[in-house]
Amino acid sequence: MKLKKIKNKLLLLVMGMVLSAPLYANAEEALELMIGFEEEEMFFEPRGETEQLERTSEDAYTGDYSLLVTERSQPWNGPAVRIEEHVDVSTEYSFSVWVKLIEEATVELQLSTQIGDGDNASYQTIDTQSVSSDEWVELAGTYRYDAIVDDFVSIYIESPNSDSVSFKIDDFSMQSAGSSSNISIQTELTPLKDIYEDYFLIGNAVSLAELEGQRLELLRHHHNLVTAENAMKPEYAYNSSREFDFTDQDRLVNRIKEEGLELHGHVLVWHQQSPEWLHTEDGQLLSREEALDNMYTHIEETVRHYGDDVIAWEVVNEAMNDNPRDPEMWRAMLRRSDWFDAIGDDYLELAYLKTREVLDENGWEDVKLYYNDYNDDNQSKASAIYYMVKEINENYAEDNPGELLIDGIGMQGHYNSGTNVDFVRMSIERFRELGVEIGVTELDITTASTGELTEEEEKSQALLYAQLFSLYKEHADIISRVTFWGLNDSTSWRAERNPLIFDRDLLAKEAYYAVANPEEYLARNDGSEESEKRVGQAGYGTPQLGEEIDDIWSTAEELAIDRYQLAWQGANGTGRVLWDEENLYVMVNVDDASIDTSSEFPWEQDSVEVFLEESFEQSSTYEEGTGQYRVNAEGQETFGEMTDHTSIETVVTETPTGYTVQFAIPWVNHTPQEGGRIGFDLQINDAESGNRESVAVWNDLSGQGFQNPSVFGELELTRADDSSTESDFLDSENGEGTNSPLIILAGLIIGSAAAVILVIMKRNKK
Ligand code: 9MR
Repeated sequence: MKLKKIKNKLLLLVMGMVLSAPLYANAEEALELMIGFEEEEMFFEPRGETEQLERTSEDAYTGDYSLLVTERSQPWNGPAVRIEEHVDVSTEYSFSVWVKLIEEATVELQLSTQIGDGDNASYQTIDTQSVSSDEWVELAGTYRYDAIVDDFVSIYIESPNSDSVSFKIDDFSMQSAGSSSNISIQTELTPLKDIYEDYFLIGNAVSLAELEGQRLELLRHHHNLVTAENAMKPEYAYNSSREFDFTDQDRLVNRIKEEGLELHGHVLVWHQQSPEWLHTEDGQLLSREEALDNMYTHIEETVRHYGDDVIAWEVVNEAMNDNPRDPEMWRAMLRRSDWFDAIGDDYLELAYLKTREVLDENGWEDVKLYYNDYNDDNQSKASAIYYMVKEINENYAEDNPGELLIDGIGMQGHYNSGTNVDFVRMSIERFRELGVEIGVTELDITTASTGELTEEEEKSQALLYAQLFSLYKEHADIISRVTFWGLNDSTSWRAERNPLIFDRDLLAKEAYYAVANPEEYLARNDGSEESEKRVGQAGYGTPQLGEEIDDIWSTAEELAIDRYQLAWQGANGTGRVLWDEENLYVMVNVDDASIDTSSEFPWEQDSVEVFLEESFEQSSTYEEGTGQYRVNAEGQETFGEMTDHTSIETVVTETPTGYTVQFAIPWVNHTPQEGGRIGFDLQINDAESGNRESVAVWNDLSGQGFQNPSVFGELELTRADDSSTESDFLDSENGEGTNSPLIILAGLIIGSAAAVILVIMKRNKK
């Protein structure tokens, strides 16, 4: 990545410029940076090797020019601007940039910030929005830099779910809150590491940014263990000449040691964040011998390098498929990664044997070897892992009686508020039978919706944290550590879903108190709150199903399919629903960069599912008129086992970024009426290499919809003339979106004031 520093004097820099109300609520907010692309100098530079940046006069959000971004080849490619010269530590900044796609598609674009350079960099998300070629969309959000590392801070725009989409950006701005925020770490809180001293270690995921200033203060107060969130992954162990280079890692490890924290090693062998050339050359897999040789060299050098600075190594990470159908046949259930394909199904066992050998040779017997994976609450996956560890350890014990090769199982713990703690318990109990220890290695709990955390969401998140910690305490004899995956919400890999126990200001959330005293928290909150059921609307009308998307769909409310049942968030899309006297019509737009329908099981293929309960009885069993209708990305229809009525019409069309599915589902047992209600849900299954990796739904997080209609969301049937246009569709439950004329007027005034100011700024630059 080659980014040159912006020269201050070249920028249109309105340092300290005070903008007057009503544009900003806080009169002290000052514009630091504004880049509108009217001048030749673009200031933004490409992050990757391939993408092209070019000013264009074809389109602009304001003024005459915007910046065109084409030829991207990786999701993280995109335009970046260096801003460290404008950043004061502990000051909050708000960022805004307007974006629009070039091609007809809908894709998520993301505004992110990078702090630090090289292997110790950390990457944080500021905002993510669905963007199309129809209109300019604003990516906006705030970020407070608690630490600057390596004198490097940049802001960039990427597309997390697409490698190649081309887009335009305009009117980037950065403004500070004027005065530094007076945040102090709540050192009066009882340190979690003390509360759990007799139970297990308390860990967190770190980069160098957590080892400075207030972040360090919070880290040290509650934790006694850390995992490098990224720096110790195979990708970062080499320089560009394929030689080992641990310079950046050594700086990190030295700081960790100076602070007296223990270090958990993450990770030696993984299908991600690893150099391709370890197992593949020119697109061809290496031979078993060559790949094994590379794997052994990587393990030997890395394990020797860190020695007993680590207390454990995750030797292999995420080797098991999700939801494996035949857990006992664990070898056949392994993920078809390049490591697997190049070496064979014994690559794991060989990796553990090699690591153990290097440790034994050097007298580092205390370093524990872990197997680490996610969706650990899924009983099929837990069971396949169980059989795998059992067999590998039994083999080892034949020559080494009484000894373990795999000492521990890492349950990552990327959960969500729909996670059922009973399944976590069942997995722990299963692993206990193996005589291994358990590490909770990457704990976080995402909320169902993105953006600001509601009180209800904060409570249900805290409740699950309490249930988990109460469970962990029960099993503390075998649980060695509990590591949170990130210090606070703004720096989490899932920042938009506020998954951690400290908030954006590093202050304790309800979840902290739930973790600190789970029994008391559970006694106060009986756990009876139901997860929030979504309510939406179906518009009235009869769409033509076909290649052309009928205009009438745009009169129906857009339903976001953005709740995730599993740890990964690959699939995404939106749905719209219409009804008439004959049918319920559903259209789902899916963003999916690579279509995979190779599994023999339809739900493990890229596909869309509609769940419908015509009568809205919220029954717990399937009756006549209740159905689960599935269509894969190639148009093949399948149905849930309990669905009787299977005569539906469907059309699937390809789009530049995925596919669209249209359904007409006849009413079976029901006369629909305006104002009527139905039970309803939408699901997108996203497959990768023959396995489902991600499940996105409109409403239900429990995954029980296939047998229990009571978990469906709710749709109201409206008439066309009272269903409004897209922009003011509402959440009918709380009446949001009912724009009063006054609010609209105020919005227009503020909007035009902002536009006028931006145009003036652009003119100033000429
Ligand atoms: O949190 C990590 C994030 O910063 C990286 O971009 C991402 C790349 O895959 O990896 C994240 O950490 C992952 C961990 O290494 C393995 N388990 C899943 C974690 C979340 O993706």
